[in-house]
Amino acid sequence: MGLLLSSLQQTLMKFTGYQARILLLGLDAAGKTTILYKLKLNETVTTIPTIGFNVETVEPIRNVTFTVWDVGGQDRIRVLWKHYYLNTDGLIFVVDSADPERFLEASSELSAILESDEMRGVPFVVLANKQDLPGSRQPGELSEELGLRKMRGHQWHVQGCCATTGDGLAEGLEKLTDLVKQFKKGKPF
Ligand SMILES: Nc1nc2c(ncn2[C@@H]2O[C@H](COP(=O)(O)OP(=O)(O)O)[C@@H](O)[C@H]2O)c(=O)[nH]1
Ligand SMILES: [Mg+2]
Repeated sequence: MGLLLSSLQQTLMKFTGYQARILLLGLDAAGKTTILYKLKLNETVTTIPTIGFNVETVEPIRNVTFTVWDVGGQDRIRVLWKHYYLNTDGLIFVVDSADPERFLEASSELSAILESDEMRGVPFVVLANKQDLPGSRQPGELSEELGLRKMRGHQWHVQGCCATTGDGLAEGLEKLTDLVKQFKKGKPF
């Protein structure tokens, strides 16, 4: 409880009156489930088991949903992801900043997601997670390693964080909120 929860809560409240579908994606072990449990407040996390991949969702405030699954792995399940891409307003992509051996994989997964038609123009925040671990890359370095500047057609931001303590999560979410609001303003109905 205390400060962390309330700052996250306050940030989430900025979505009040909005409808937003946020995807929270990343390679396995990046820290997504840990983040989801920090976000959930009093809501329960629903796990929808599907063939080949598990999807977790929370709706911490009315009409604002966070949907999570692990990206990477088998090609045969990727076609199923597109169903979840539809009507997405924002993407949070979580990276383990202390695992440079998987930066290339993380980068190619992120660019594949962004290149999908259903994700056209959707803004994203990269969470440079596990900043507490020795050797972790700082947000600026990570954005270079992932080649974020080459991923055109999307507004983006990189935020350092530590999902286990919650440090940086409110800031990342705050930035996403701003980008999502801008994106929705420019969107035809
Ligand atoms: N040191 C450290 N460990 C973390 C952090 N975030 C997540 N972890 C750990 O990383 C592992 C994978 O986290 P999880 O949330 O299950 O990743 P997911 O596969 O992306 O859902 C778990 O053991 C977490 O406790 C972090 O910021 N720092
Ligand atoms: Mg998980």
